[in-house]
Amino acid sequence: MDNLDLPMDKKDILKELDLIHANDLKYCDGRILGSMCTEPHPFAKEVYIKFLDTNLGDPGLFKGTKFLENEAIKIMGKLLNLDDAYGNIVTGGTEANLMAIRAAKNYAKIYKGITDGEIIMPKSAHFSFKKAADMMNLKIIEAQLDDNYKIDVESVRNGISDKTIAIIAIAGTTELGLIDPIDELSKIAFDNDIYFHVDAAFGGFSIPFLKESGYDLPDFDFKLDGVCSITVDPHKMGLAPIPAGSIIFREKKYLDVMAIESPYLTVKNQSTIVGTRMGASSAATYAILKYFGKEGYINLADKLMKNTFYLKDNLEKIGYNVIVEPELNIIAFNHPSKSPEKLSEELKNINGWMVSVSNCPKAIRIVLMNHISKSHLTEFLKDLKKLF
Ligand code: 0PR
Repeated sequence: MDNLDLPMDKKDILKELDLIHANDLKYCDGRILGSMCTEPHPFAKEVYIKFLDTNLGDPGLFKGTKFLENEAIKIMGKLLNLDDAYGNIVTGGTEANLMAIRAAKNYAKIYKGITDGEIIMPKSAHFSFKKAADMMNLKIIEAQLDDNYKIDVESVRNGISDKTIAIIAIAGTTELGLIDPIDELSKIAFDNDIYFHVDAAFGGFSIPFLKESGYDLPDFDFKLDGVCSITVDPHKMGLAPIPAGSIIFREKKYLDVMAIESPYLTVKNQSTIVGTRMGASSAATYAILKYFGKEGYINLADKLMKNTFYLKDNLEKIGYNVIVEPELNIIAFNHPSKSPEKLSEELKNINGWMVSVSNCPKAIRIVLMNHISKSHLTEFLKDLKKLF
């Protein structure tokens, strides 16, 4: 298997690949219960393959695909209340967050002379910000959470110093799907002239649609003056194939402060972290945005919230404790006496359920993505009843 001696026949290779691929779980089996990724829409997959060989690292060669990237960013910008958006389709939330922090760091260095910066972020922030701080030599000031697991505004205020280069808040936390008090933080950041980044990798593709269909959710986007950039991932709730994240900036100056000269390319500088990068993700994201439209995403977000509340109500009927009232399509719950690790193991053994265990608070965490149907949930609840 692991040698290159003989060229193999395509048929034999495919047979081998099928055997190996059979070890992977499939979204359609409904067993993947802790993933923010899901089965991409078939149309988005079709488009992705069409654009496989395009490289946005050298956009002058692929002007059509570069246009699609800009259009996709503008469409998502509008969705987030920004008329003229700048940014990139990147590999995912991690790369988008790295770009936001890099923009904040360079901006603070150029315009404020800060060279040993600090970032203030909640305990609930995704670990990608720790990677950013590590790579860019920044100090993390961890803001506390309040009793409802949202960032404590006072703790952010107390963390501000003359070295603060960015404040980070989350719209759809990784573990509980909660939305931080972004309007209050936006004011604080604006008044103190500090870069403010909102990580809506998960929530960015559902909050605007849920608000539009009448759910009572807070403002979180460019409508708030202090928000400088937003991460939103097409490969999570957007139904685009992996890899597809996006970083959206309020102003072009944030891309400009990251520009590195690229003398021998068709463009003279690059602001992205990677060089050679997939154009297929931009084309697939553009295609699924256009194909689904507002109506498609409203229906999707609403259906997933209904599934979330179906699961919540039935968990409580059996006797499980739901940790917080869900704001988005994530539920965290506990058995009154069994540890989440033990319950997770039992769920795997009884019927192959792959849940995840959250860290803060410790709980079983379910992300109700599009591949989990009502009948999967009914089956899951039956097993949970047996294990109670
Ligand atoms: N920001 C937030 C709020 C996130 O939840 C995540 C990922 C990221 C940024 C980073 O995004 P990328 O993973 O695209 O770089 N949250 C999940 C996590 O890391 C992603 C995930 C997806 C986990 C599928 C498991 C899984 O099977 O926990």
